[in-house]
Amino acid sequence: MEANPSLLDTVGVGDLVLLDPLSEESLLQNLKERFQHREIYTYIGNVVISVNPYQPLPIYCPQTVEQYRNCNFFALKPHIYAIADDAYRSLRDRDKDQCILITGESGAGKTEASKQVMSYVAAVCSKGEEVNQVKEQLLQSNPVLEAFGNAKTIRNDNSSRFGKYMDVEFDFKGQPLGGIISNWELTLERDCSRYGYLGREDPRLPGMDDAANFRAVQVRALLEVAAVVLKLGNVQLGSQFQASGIESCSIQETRAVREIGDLIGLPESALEKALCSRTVEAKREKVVTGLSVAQGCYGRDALAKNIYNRLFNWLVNRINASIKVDSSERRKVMGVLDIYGFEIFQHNSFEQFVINYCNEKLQQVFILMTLKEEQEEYVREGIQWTPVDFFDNSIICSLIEDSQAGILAMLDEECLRPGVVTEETFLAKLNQVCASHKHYESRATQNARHVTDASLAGPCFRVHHYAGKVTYNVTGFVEKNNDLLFRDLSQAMWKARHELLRSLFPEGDPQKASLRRPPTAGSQFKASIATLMKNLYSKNPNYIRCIKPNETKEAGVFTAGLVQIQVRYLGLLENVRVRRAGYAYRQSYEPCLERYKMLCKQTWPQWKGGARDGVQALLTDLRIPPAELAYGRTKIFIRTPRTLFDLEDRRRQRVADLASLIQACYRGWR
Ligand code: AD9
Ligand code: MG
Repeated sequence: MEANPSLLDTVGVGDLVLLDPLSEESLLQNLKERFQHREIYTYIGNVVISVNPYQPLPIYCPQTVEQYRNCNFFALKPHIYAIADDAYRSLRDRDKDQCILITGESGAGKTEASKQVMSYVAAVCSKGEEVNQVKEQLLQSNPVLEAFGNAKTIRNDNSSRFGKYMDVEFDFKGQPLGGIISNWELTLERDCSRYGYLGREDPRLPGMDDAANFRAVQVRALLEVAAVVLKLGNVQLGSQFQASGIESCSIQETRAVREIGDLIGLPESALEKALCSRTVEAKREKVVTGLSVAQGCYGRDALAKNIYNRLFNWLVNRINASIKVDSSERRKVMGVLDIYGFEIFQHNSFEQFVINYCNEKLQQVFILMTLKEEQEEYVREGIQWTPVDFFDNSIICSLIEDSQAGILAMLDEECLRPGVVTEETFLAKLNQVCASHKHYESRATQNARHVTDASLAGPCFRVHHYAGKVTYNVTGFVEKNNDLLFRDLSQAMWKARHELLRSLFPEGDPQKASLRRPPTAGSQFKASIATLMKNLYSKNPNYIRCIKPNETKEAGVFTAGLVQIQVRYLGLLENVRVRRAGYAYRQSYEPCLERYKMLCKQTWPQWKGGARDGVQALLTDLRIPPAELAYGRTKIFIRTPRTLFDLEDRRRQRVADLASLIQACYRGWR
């Protein structure tokens, strides 16, 4: 990628690679200044940073699409369309599969960004009946999934409750053929306490027509199953004493259970039994035991979550079936990944742990791919590569995912171990295995090092992530990782007459019931991340980094402290450093000669030879230190931004001189 000096003419610098001096402070200042001038996009090379404007901006009209269409990445102001266009053109012309990764915290604008990318691609690829149909379906699928997968949360009125990956397939002329959407929802609700089944807030929002979105689905069965989820939320469990004197749980109010039974065609008694008791098989003998109230509630909630997740997956598959075209011919693929960013809350649990693990992995791909791309460009241009030192976070990744001594592996081991498993035994195990790891910390390791830190009190461990230290409370880790659905419940669901619901619980069929334990939530997540990484490494990645400017969803408000945290979590400073590790700036010879030829007698007004020789003559004449320069095959490379600014200053001066000269001549004539 090459920078264009026009990026210097904007508010601040349009490309942070040109920031001088480079520091977190100057980076923030630059983003702020641009934001205040409604310049929400800024590059780091070919990475786009987008700061949520929280107001409609007139920059997404068809005229803007036309401007960015087929225009050089850096010839215009930074814009999300430029990255969409670059990705689309590389896909069409260079036959390279693309992936667009969109990261940022909740409410930062990821989903909006993915929609903008999709609609740009839809607008620029050529028209035709069939093509239009696929485009329509892809764009249409979004509101359907949103109506189902999104929730109104404190942080975002339209928050995606699932990480989403969407592949759009193109034929060789660059026309979309179909697409595949993968669902990344964790098998967990991200914050049960806050959202419950449905929050207390009014879930309807002015201006959002959920009904119209749903009409596209038109599946009564789907709504019935969704209703079961809500009704499960109203099932109240209390305790009663059995004849044997043991306390166990029972249904307090039968209405909800009866309604569910009617909806799905299952006798009330069967459902009640599945909710309140558990069948354990021991030595070919079946023993039915009553559940405690806590176990009953856990089972009920697990059932609701399971139904909802499976239903959502079913919906995704249905949409995929409608947009996927079966054919064995080789296709090009453009993937769009919309995924939550790094999270550090006051209280961090298993959910934050897996999300941050995912981000740790994404950061790893990011750094490696950026360095690789730089290296490849140097090789193409015949320039010597000098190794860059950068922070390699693979040590943190393996602390989490190593199959022997990783935190996830140890959690699994604990969960599968016979005997009493508690959070304490899990933490003790971690302390034993990770004690000497540089990125692991806990009360125990602190004691060994004779340091104390009040913030590490309680059942916690701390991971030093690339983005900062995060303290995780292990309470709930074991249970969430197990995320087991009691077999009685899945068997009850399978016995229902409701076809759709039944189909969601194939494992409930006693014929097929296997004794093997289903994989844990952690290992499922690890497996999907591995698939995602493989997918990313096989594609050309394009990055959109979204930033939320304030907590109040207000236009024009830039809270520096909040942005600073996100800048750290996104690793932007490291990104700039890696980008300009060798040479900060590069440009093709022709435009470079065109821009600066007025600075040298040999090249002004016209240079007769090749552009490369012209640039060499020019820069030699200007006495630019040779160490600052490298002459590639098609591009000139400049080491530090200072040198470029120096050239720009001279040019500005020269333009001013020429202007006054012309004025003087003009006056002379009169
Ligand atoms: V979450 O992790 O799904 O909770 P997102 O997806 O990052 O989150 P979203 O795209 O939904 O955030 O953006 C939040 C809101 O910000 C939107 O509903 C818009 O009102 C607003 N927004 C975001 N980007 C833009 C934009 N480019 N122009 C105008 C925007 N408004
Ligand atoms: Mg979203």
